[in-house]
Amino acid sequence: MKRIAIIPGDGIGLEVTREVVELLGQLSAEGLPLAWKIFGYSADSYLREGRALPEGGMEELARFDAIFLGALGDPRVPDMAHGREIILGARRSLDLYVNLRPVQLLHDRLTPLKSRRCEDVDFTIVRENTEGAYVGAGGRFREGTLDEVAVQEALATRRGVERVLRYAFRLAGASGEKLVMADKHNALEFVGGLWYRTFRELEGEYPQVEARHLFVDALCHDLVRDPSRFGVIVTSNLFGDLISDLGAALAGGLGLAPSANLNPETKRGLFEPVHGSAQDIAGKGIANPMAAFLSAGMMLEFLGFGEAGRRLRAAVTTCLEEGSVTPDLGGSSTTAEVGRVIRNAVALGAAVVEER
Ligand code: GGG
Repeated sequence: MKRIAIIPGDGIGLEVTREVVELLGQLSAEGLPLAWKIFGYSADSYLREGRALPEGGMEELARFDAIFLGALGDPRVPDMAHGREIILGARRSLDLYVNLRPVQLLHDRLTPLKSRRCEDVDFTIVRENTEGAYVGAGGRFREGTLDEVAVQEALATRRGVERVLRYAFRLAGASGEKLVMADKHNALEFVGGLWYRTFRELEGEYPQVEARHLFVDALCHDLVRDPSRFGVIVTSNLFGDLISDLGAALAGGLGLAPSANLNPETKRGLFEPVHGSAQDIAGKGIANPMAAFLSAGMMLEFLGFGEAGRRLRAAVTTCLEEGSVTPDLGGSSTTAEVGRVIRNAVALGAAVVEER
């Protein structure tokens, strides 16, 4: 039995996660050995209880085989204290140092790029997930005055950079994809320099991988000009965050962008759509649940249910082909309708597999 901790979170996180939980119920009824527990950690619980997680909360989450997160973010918590404690806290305390963000165009009509097709937009971003600009190092002085000073430092360690680069080299090697490492060492010489030197030192150990370096600004340019040139991209925490929104736009938007936070050694994983809580549409029943389903697909594969994960991805594609889509993709379907179409397609996929 594989046990999943589920944190729906805030805003549309609640709505898209509801659809995923229904799917887990369906798969479990089909015989997949899955069990799950829903945790109400959110802005509501934070405001009610004064803390994001109870005593021992992270340790409890760590005992599950996987964690699924909807989205965290609420205007009543403007500094995102609860979101940082849960998302960044899990990444750090479970040492989920790989943030895997596949960018795959599932239907030609969804890309804003002229004359590009599905086969042109299919790459994976490996974002370093525990260091960089997101470690919370810095401070402010004379806050609220004209003399305010703010410092935000980026931190990189040889160990942290090397392990994520090695992961990306292995991923590219296993999938036969080309690897690009992106940094900005011409301007950010200390952290960028560590990334660049480590990359150059490691590349000789992976002769089967065609690897090259790009400055991150050039990468953004080239990704839009010709995404078909990219297979695996590895970069730091902040750059990975930015590039993955660019990648999401190339593949149809944030409603279609999944992610996995992984530690490949300890086999821990947290899965979440890249999008946030989208308070502007929360409660309207129109959020796109596809990114959440695709993230759940990554989770199923991670848990060893590769067939179910592939069926789920195929079901999202079927749903796109049928045109059952929410307003962000130009349709008028509701979250629940899209969820139903995808679950039906997953069930049909199961029947096909059984017939084979
Ligand atoms: N699923 C990713 C997530 O929730 N990230 C936090 C985030 O970006 N929150 C901003 C927001 O919800 O507005």
